[in-house]
Amino acid sequence: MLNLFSVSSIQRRDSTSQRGVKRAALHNSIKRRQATALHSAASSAPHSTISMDDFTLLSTTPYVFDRLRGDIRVYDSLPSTNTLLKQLAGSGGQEGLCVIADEQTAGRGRHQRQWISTRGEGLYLSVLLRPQIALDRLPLISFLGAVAMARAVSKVTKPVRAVNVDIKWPNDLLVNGKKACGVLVESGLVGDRVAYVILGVGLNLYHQTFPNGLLYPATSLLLETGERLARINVVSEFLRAMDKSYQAFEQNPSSIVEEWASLSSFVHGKWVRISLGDRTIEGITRGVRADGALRRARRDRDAPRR
Ligand code: BT5
Repeated sequence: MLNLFSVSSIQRRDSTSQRGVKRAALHNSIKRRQATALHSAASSAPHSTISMDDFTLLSTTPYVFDRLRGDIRVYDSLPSTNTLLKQLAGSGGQEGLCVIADEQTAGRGRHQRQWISTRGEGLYLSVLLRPQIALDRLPLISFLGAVAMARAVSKVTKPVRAVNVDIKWPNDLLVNGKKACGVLVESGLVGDRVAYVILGVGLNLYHQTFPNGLLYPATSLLLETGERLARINVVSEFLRAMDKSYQAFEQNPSSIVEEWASLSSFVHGKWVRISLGDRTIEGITRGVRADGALRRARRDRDAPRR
């Protein structure tokens, strides 16, 4: 396998003009720093924090793994990385193309909810996939995102502080019981064929506070570890984990469900209340089906009353 982050081009974009910025100056400064950073990103040794502007470095880094490869396009500010990547997918973007923004002005969660995407504090990333799968397998892609991010967060936090990483069904990543990451999957169909899938992840890295009234208590990796973990390392580990799980997924889509279940404490014996648009279901979890649906015992049968 080729390790990622061989530097070959500069892809930093201005969100309004779409022009590369100060390429020569950037290139020189990157050249000075790249040796250290690439070592840090590609090393299998424990990741440490790096103080340099790793966001700038990200913009210089096409990546190559066994299955997934592509450009990483980095923007200072976008309405939403998913929205831009959807446009790029529609105009022939290659599988693996990755869009990252330092801030999102209209970051989205599921069901048109807002995703808090403050400048410089999180990882807001979308990756383009073109899986050859049946339509009914599409929901499993969000499992892919949650699994890859769970693996990445475990890897980067491990050398710094022991934290509990868990996945709440279907795709919230919890760190020490609070939400640190969400996954938003959107797709484009041609007839009944999946033409593209946009897998968007938002991870709270350096947030110190969150507004009241969120659906679930929120946290960041800084709050849980006390460290400003480098974004470039998280991206590197996320894409590495994606590559591995995506290969397994292509051979056997339900393999991702098993992987997901091995990382989630919500699969067995957890009280859940799930909103399905116009109705809410609740009960105690009793495993997960191959299509990703939760098995549960209904409240009126054997779940405790609240
Ligand atoms: C999600 O939705 O959790 C999916 C979030 C996906 C965000 C990424 S960022 C890159 C890509 N581009 C986008 O525009 N989106 C994706 P959902 O399960 O619906 O959760 C949304 C709810 O989480 C909100 O209604 C809030 O209550 C809460 N929330 C919002 N921002 C949060 C944050 N930064 N951390 C924790 N909770 C948050």
